[in-house]
Amino acid sequence: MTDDHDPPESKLTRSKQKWAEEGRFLTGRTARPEEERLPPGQHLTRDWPVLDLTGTPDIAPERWRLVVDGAVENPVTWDWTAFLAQPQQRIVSDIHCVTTWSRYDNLWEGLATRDLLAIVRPKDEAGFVVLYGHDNYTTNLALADFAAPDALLAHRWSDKPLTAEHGGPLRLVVPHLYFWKSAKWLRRIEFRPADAPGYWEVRGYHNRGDPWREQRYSDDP
Ligand SMILES: Nc1nc2c(c(=O)[nH]1)N[C@H]1C(S)=C(S)[C@@H](COP(=O)(O)O)O[C@H]1N2
Ligand SMILES: [Mo]
Repeated sequence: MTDDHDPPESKLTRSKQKWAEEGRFLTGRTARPEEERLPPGQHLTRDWPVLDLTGTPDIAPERWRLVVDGAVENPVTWDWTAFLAQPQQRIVSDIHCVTTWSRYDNLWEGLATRDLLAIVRPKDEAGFVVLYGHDNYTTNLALADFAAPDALLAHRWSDKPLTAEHGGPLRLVVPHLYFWKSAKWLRRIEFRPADAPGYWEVRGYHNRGDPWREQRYSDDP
């Protein structure tokens, strides 16, 4: 609360503060205090486990496409060359998997979801996003979570092409939610007026998956 004697906080000051906080994400520093960096019930690992349903799908580079469609003003279909021609960012973030491992300081490179949103321009009614993998995995996000300043479509990790087992050529990375929301082998991003729970979300996982609130399973708060 603002004390009566304090000068009123201007709208500009508040915006600048918000930009500053977001800037910390973009330079790869966590905006959380260090003691809150590891969410409850998680332990740190230095290696990077591989987790998926059916193993790595075979994706011929010349046939690879990314379709971005649904409730957007400007739907796009990109082949690999067209995707690489989009603006690229490098973002450092932590991974938190619902199976309790976390991995700090992953350097990702790719198209920030905010830059994608500026290109496809979601319609007013588009409140939700569904991600589709080449293995037919799906997962759902609220548009606000998809639009997080440190979320990106990543094709490089640690200055190398993202390996196929970890979702290469292209995966989503949404660092502030459990890692099952970060779809590997992306082939389609659909914007929707209504939510549509994905593979794990209809099998007992939480619809949002915030690690700091331990939203692991559907009956968690
Ligand atoms: N396409 C696809 N994406 C997926 C999955 C999957 O089975 N298929 N598994 C999810 C789960 S449960 C996790 S924990 C992470 C694991 O990513 P990693 O193998 O790179 O650690 O990918 C997520 N994205
Ligand atoms: Mo997972």
